[in-house]
Amino acid sequence: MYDVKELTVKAGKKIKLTFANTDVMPHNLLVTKPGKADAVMNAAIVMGAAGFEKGFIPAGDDVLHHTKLLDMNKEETLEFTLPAAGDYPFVCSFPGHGIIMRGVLRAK
Ligand SMILES: [Cu+2]
Repeated sequence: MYDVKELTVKAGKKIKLTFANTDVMPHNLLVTKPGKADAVMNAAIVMGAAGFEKGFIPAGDDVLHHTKLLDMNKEETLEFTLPAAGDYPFVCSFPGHGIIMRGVLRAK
């Protein structure tokens, strides 16, 4: 699970988001379009074993921003802007994780 599950941010302002993996399993962080977390999760599962090469980042425009699949003790900082107000989910797309490994960026 992510230790932070909800963040309030400003639409149209630059956001710096650091995801640090302190777990022994690989994890990633994908920011999706509002309402698209489950679709992205399912698309990642369909990738199967080939997903490892692509870090379980499915093709398509539902994924707005993402880290790589990060091994233990690795971290990555994303810098991006959410253009409009809304609830933007973030999930780990490693198969099975996103059911509980998810949160939301609330852009106001
Ligand atoms: Cu994960």
